[in-house]
Amino acid sequence: MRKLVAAWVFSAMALALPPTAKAATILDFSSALYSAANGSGSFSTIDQGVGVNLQSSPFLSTLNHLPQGIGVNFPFFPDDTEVGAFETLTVNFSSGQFVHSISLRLLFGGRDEQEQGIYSINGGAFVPFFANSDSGDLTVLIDQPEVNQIRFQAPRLVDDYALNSMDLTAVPEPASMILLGTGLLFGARRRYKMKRQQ
Ligand SMILES: [Ca+2]
Ligand SMILES: [Ca+2]
Repeated sequence: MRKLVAAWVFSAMALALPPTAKAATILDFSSALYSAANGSGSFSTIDQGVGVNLQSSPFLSTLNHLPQGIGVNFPFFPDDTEVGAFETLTVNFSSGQFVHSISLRLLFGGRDEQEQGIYSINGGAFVPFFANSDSGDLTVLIDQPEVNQIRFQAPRLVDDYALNSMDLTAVPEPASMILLGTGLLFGARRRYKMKRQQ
């Protein structure tokens, strides 16, 4: 009977673990955590257990921390502080993430023009997105697992925007997965030994 209870507790624990690991995570690039990226070409941090690296290109361009999120500044092509023409903002993850959606700001869909952007996941083909309101806010649905990299560009001179946030299911670092696994095994072995000694 005690064996049965132990087995039940163990399987209940195993069942309870995945939802905890799969809680929705919002990476907010407008938050103070990312303000240190300002003025650098590359910036790395750990955000809620997710290893995030931001990069600007071309060479000599820098990341810009705006109230609305992250943009790119290229001093030799004075447009503005957002992701504009000839510029690329790259987001790298240290382990593949399940990305649900991406939120952009300052992408206006006014009367005269409709701003656009393009993104590429894991080096794949660029996909366009279009402003749909005067607010400048746009959320793009992604729903893709194993995302290691997303690149953002602006296809035309009139297009520019800031990367505001990403909604994802955080995939823990491989190292912590291994630790978690050995921890469970170690615990099970100890329980087995204790039982034998009783
Ligand atoms: Ca710019
Ligand atoms: Ca704009």
